[in-house]
Amino acid sequence: MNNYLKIVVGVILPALLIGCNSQEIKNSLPVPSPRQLNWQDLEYYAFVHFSINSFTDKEWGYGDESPKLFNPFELDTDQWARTISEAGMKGVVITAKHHDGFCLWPSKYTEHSVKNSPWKNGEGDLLKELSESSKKYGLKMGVYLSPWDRNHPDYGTDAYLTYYRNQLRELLTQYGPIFEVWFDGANGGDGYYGGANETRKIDNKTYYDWPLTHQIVRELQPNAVMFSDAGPDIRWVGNEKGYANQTTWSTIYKDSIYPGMPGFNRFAPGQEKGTHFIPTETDVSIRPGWFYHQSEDDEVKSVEHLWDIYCNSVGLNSNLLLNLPVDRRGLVHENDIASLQGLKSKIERVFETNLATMAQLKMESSSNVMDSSILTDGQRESFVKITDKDSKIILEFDATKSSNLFVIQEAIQKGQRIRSFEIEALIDASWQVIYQGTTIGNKRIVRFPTSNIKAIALKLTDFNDKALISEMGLYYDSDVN
Ligand code: FUL
Repeated sequence: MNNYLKIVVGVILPALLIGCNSQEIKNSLPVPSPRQLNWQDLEYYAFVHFSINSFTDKEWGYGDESPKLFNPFELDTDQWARTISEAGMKGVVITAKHHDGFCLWPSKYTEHSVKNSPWKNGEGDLLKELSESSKKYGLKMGVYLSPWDRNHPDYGTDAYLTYYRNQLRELLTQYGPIFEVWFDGANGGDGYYGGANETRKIDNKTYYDWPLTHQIVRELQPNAVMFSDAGPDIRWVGNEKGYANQTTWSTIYKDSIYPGMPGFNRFAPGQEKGTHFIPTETDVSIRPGWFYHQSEDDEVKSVEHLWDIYCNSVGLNSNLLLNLPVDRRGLVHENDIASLQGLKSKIERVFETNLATMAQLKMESSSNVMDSSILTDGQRESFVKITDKDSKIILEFDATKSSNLFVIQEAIQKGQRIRSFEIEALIDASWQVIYQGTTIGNKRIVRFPTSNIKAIALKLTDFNDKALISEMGLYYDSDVN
């Protein structure tokens, strides 16, 4: 948008201004860092839970499992990466070490790893294989390194923290770029602990001295985002079902929360006036368990269920981290692949045609119109700025459009601002409120009954300072009657 057009639009449509790298938006709000914005763009990527538990049929190993149990006879990380990329996912986060302490890479700091397993006669390095496959298929790779370690004799002491950080350094220096580091909140309890077989409780708030660990990640992988219940870059959505809160603020009072704190899920909606921008990530497994269990082969989530999850995570200001429990062969199971491909086709089908590109854009208060490209160009930096509450951005069509799904995006690089909105549609010559919602954030997907729409309006009923809308989309999901 050039300056001339900016001024013209400002004059003819007083409440609707067009922004483009606009300096005029004063910002006292918390805003995302470039690494958070890059992460937010990924939207949908895979978790892989694969370890000793895949062979013992457990979800949480005790820590005394023999490495000899780890024997994936057909392991093929190319198959994982191909599956993930063909599913339309942008990356993969692997459980390098789960709570049982077994390491999928030959860490030089422990014997409890693939180097003492029969897999490749102890010569294998799963992290290396996955990093090569990820590169080959254009995926980003992230690592899960469980802070809780039920195998390690020193767990609970300072010596363990040195061990943990040494392992983190290995993961961050030996396998190329890492896009995400996942710090789990489940911490402390009973375990093997080198043969002690006892319960070890730690103080979640103080034991791990997280700021020191975070520095290591910043130093070795400055572009990586760090996940934990409390950030520092992205936070837990508060449940493992795949559903973000209807109200989801990306802001939170960071200093009032810490990983593993009891009752954490009360922070799921975030806090509007929070001091830090720490968006949510929605983690959920494609099966009931995180690890593979043959008994769950017929319990893979259906395409409809996954689509509902997608709309309630990516479409509720979150990113979707969908877990694939790799099986004992060392492959993503056929049933999981079928659901993943079904979801991919569904997403492609629904979002193939953005009807909003065929609309003219106007404000309720004015008869002047312009084309809608500013809201359909996929660019964060071109956005519409609303200054007056209850203003409506209207998309008007020449002829009615059959539709049932609406997408809205805020220009979140300037902070999350919208508290509430309504969607109104012109159906059979009368305006009807078809949806009322609260937050929008990076992306809000709204589904509504199929209607023949002559025009659709986004009414910004409440926001902090100004509302900045960067994208709007109207779609038709032909699977809905
Ligand atoms: C939880 C863990 O305890 C589960 O085993 C799983 O790894 C999940 C993603 O996080 O806190």
